[in-house]
This record gives sequence, structure tokens and C-alpha cells, in this order.
Amino acid sequence: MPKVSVIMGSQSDLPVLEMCIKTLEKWDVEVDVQVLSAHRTPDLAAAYARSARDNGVELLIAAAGKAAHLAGVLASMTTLPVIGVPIKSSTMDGLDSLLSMVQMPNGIPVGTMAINGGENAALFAAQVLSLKHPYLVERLEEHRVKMQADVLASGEAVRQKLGAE
Ligand code: RP5
Repeated sequence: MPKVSVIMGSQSDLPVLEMCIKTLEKWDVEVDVQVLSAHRTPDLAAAYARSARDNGVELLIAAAGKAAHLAGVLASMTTLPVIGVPIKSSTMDGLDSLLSMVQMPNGIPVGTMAINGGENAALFAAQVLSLKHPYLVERLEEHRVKMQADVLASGEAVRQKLGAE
């Protein structure tokens, strides 16, 4: 079973990550959920990232808001891939988090998702993991088929609503 870490800077970030965690677990990915902060628990965050590979983790998802340096700090402490989720948690509508996360200097990349892009973080993680765990290819393909069916069904619903007006 592949193992992923989902690390949030604060408990307040959880709502954005719920779908991410559920999706990964539904697809039989083991998820190690952690609340660790780059500024409130810097030593613990560093120790976690440094030991992640030895602990069987294959990829990290890090979510944080405001001056969101969590993903970049974790990425600097491990050579595992780090996916960042900027959280919309302040008066700046998440732009502060997005720019803090996406503008990594050369050398330490963070694969940054959209603001509050928790679900895409799970999907992208599954895509990366599918290179080593082929069963995930099927899950990803099923997800695309369902998404297409949902869009077609919504088109039908829109037409019915307009016809009824
Ligand atoms: C960041 O600051 C967290 O990731 C969170 O998005 C934001 C606010 O944290 P709280 O003050 O709600 O704990 O570190």
C-alpha cells in the first residue's frame, strides 16, 4: 500500500484537506495526517521531513495559509516530491499563500496546486504514485469516466431546467 503524508500548518486548514484525505484513503493509499507548522513547530516539522523516506512515505502533501512556507521548508529537508496546497485563510484571499508556496527559488521545487486545491492534490499524488503502483491507473481512469458522466448529466439537468421555464 503506498503511503503519503498530509501535513497541515494548522487545524484550521483541515476543511480544505478532508476531500484530499478521503480520496486517498478510498483509493487504498495510507495517509499519515499531521499538524506541523514551519514557524510554530519548526524542529518537529524538520525532523518529520528528514525521516519521511525512511518511514516509508513516498510523497508529501503540505497545506498552509498566509506566509505559507511549510511546503518549501519540508521540501528542503527531503528529496521526496512535495505537493503544496495554498490555503485561503486570510484577508488576502489566499494570494499570499499561493505566492509564498509557488515562488520557490531554484533548487527546491514544490508542486503547487490551486488555492484550496485539496482534491487536486490527492489526484496529482495518485498520478505520481501510479508510476510505481499500477492499480492506481485504474482508479484514476474510473474517476475520469465518472467525471464525464457527471458533466453530461449536469448538461441534461440544465436543459430540463431551461425547458421548464
Ligand atoms: C498557517 O497559518 C496555517 O497553515 C493556517 O492556514 C494559518 C492560520 O493558522 P491558525 O492561526 O488558524 O492556526 O500557519
